[in-house]
Amino acid sequence: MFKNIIVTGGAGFIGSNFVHYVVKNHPDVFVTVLDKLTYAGNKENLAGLPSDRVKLVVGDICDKELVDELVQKADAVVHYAAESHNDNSLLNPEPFIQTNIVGTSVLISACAKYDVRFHHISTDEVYGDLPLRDDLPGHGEGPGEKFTPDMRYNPSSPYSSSKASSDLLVRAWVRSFGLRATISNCSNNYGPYQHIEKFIPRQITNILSGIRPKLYGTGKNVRDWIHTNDHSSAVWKILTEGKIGETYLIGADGEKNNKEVLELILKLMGQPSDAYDQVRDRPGHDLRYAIDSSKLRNELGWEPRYTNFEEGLQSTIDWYTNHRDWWEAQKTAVEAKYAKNGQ
Ligand code: NAD
Ligand code: TDX
Repeated sequence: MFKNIIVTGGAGFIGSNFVHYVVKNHPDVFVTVLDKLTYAGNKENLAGLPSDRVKLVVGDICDKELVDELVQKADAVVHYAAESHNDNSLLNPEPFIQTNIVGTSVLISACAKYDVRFHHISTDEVYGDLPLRDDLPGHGEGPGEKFTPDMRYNPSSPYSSSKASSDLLVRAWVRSFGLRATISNCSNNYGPYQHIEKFIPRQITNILSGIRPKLYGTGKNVRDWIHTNDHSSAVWKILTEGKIGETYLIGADGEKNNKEVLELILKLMGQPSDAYDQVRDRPGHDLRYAIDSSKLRNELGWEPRYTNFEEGLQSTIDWYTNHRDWWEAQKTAVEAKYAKNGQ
């Protein structure tokens, strides 16, 4: 169906996992990765992939000429490129506005011009946050107690509001310019190649480096974890079978609070359950995310496969243990930045 796809942000965490997924499962597809290789991008994430299947173009999604040249030769664009870390957005929102909003507008304008299929990768954070289950009459299972596609957007941080803005641009381009686009909003991903600034890899690499893990506040905040391989299969499903103009939520029923996740990491790595520090909480810290993915499951027949969190976490710990050369050089600088911020 699609022979030539562009994956923006394909040298980052989720984008590179998607490129590996496509190379493995869809032998007729050639992938052009468009990635600026910011601090979060790493060409090593694509190492070993055959050059007759994948080409890396180092460039900016805000570069109109480059985007125009690449898009006219493609049949689809899957758009992962973004500034993706909430804590960074609180320190400096500017790159978030530029890449997430302006960059998306450049891509969709080119896709509309050449009638190229567009899939926009977004986040559940556009919906804001939910109360903790214990504070809800249906304990999180009642109507409106999880995110659904038609819920009101209510983002909290510069990151999530820039993603919400980009979603709205895509919707407007579908309606006004006939852009053939779909949107997906996924919950928190984990797995290999995730930057060590993020919660799970930060704690694993802290333990591997002899540093005590750092929990924000009391750790009661809940995230809905999904293995990145399940995100990839869902995106492929939506790209090839999704209905134009529709939004699909991707999630695997993986709600856990941060304290539970950290205690499981400590257990799997042979540490005492209280061997961590509680540090300054994130300002505006979203309380709970939870995805109702029934539209994707019922309409497109998608199911997650990596649903055993403990197993997925163990293989992620093994990956970071066996790939010290991938992260070790950055560790001191990442921790120094957090320390400066009291975290
Ligand atoms: P990441 O930060 O690991 O990777 C982002 C990639 O985009 C990097 O390779 C970076 O070099 C590239 N990039 C940044 N600015 C660019 C620009 N101007 N031009 C070209 N490339 C640029 O991010 P991630 O965690 O893999 O997230 C990927 C996407 O998935 C984002 O759109 C994010 O909003 C979304 N998302 C992430 C999660 C999660 O749990 N991490 C959950 C839901 C949705
Ligand atoms: O050291 C830490 N200690 C800690 O307690 C860090 C880095 C985080 N946390 C907490 C904050 C969050 O409640 O862990 C939770 C997860 O934090 P992050 O990994 O920063 O993810 P989050 O802010 O939830 O956002 C992620 O999921 C949605 C991605 O970074 C986003 O790109 C995605 O849209």
